[in-house]
Amino acid sequence: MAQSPRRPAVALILVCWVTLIMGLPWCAAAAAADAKRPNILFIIADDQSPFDLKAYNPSSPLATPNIDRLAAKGMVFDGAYHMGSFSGAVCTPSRHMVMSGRTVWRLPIAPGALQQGKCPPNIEQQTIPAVFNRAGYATMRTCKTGNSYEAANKLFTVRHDAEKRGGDDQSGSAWHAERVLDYLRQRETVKVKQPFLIYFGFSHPHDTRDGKPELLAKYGAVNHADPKSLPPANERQPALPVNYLPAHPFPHGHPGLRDETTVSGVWERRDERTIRNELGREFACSENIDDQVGRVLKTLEAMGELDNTYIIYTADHGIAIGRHGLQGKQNLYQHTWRVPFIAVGPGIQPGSRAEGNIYLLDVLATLCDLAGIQPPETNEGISFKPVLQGQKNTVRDVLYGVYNGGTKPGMRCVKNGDWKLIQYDVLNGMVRKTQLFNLKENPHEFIEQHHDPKVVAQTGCQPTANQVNLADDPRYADKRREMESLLLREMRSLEDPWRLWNQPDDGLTPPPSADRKAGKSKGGGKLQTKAAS
Ligand SMILES: [Ca+2]
Repeated sequence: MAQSPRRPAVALILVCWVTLIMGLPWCAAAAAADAKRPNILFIIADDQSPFDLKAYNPSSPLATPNIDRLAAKGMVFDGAYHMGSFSGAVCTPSRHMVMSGRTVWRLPIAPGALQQGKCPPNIEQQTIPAVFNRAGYATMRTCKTGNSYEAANKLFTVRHDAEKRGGDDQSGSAWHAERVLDYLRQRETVKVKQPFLIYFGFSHPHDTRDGKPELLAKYGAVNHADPKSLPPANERQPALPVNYLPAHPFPHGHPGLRDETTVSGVWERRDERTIRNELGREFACSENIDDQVGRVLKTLEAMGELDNTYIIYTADHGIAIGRHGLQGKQNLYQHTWRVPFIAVGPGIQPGSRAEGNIYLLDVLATLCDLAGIQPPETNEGISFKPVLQGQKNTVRDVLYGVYNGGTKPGMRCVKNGDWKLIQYDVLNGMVRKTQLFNLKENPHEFIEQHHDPKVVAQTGCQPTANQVNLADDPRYADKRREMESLLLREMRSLEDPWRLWNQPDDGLTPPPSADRKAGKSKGGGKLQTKAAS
């Protein structure tokens, strides 16, 4: 009797010692408890609009059979957003939010945040890899390297990052899949019992969109690299997006922005041939991503791990590629502010759909909730597990977005129910614009220019009379006021350090911008030339 409590302890020490020698970071006690803990496979694409995918746009010609299967087996979120960016490199804050569960102005890299105590120091110790390592998960990551969150990324126990945007398996998306497959095979060989958290990221379809030759051919596209000529027209190319415009009607406030001026294959062009070719390239890269996702899912199934794995498919933000006459990710229209978000796993109703109203910064809280882990105190996200379990349709009503990587104060938006307000206060007051949309009636955010017969002839889409910007329509003056006051409320509550022309200044002294602090550029021109987010 006296020996019985000792024996398991001795055994445990022995097993821990053996596992330590074998290089495995956890021990038998945790392994026993891990029997029911779910695995997590978090898949994130780089620059992908939800409207590229059939799950969001059934008429899209992009073939993604594996992502479609995920959608059929799980839940599709119609209201998944990233909170925005204070830098032309939109990827960077987005990826910080995913990892840390912090709101945009309280990120460690937000202008003035650390100095003003809006973000505690060493927050990387409260990010996904750190939290899941401490909880006894085996954490693994593969993704791109640049414009991310290095301090958190390096905490994954196993990490294989590289920028893979080439048109073959060694230099493209297959490389990332191979790293995951290697890892899974190794787990099987050494019979690891710990649950895994795999962060499976891609470097594509972010430009340069050099697709695999057979997929480029399928979408009628070429890797066009000559700025002096147009790419060939090809009827297999995707049609122009319904909200395509040959130009955005006013400067959006970021002169010289890389994504709007220098992306190879597009440059400043918005003509039909250029945009359709570039969409073909985007789709070639996205179909390849789908293939790679399929390979990993097949392996998980063969290993018998699929039923106990939560799978999330998303992107760090959307992208325009011709929509509204824009090319990049530095705007707040739905095609860019929203992200694709599909979740599959135990307890999630197959073929379900929810509004969700989630931010990417809710991922940390949700993964913790699904795994039975206490989220860190620094987390600001809301777990949407109740949405995944069908108990709720949404976790918040009001959503806020920012882009001010160019001139300040920049753009802001707010959404509540069907209504969305976007305001632009850029170029030293030269551009002060307001857009008000009812997204139920005008989901593609058509503006006056979409009604131009020449544009209609190109897109084949004739918006209805009320599908316009409603900001100056006297019938919606009250709604506009209501949304403007909601925006101010959100800006105050999220500690946005700027105010727009029509808001009280609240006694704020705006921080020096991150761009200026870096000594790269004052108006946001030069930095963004480098800021391939
Ligand atoms: Ca990105």
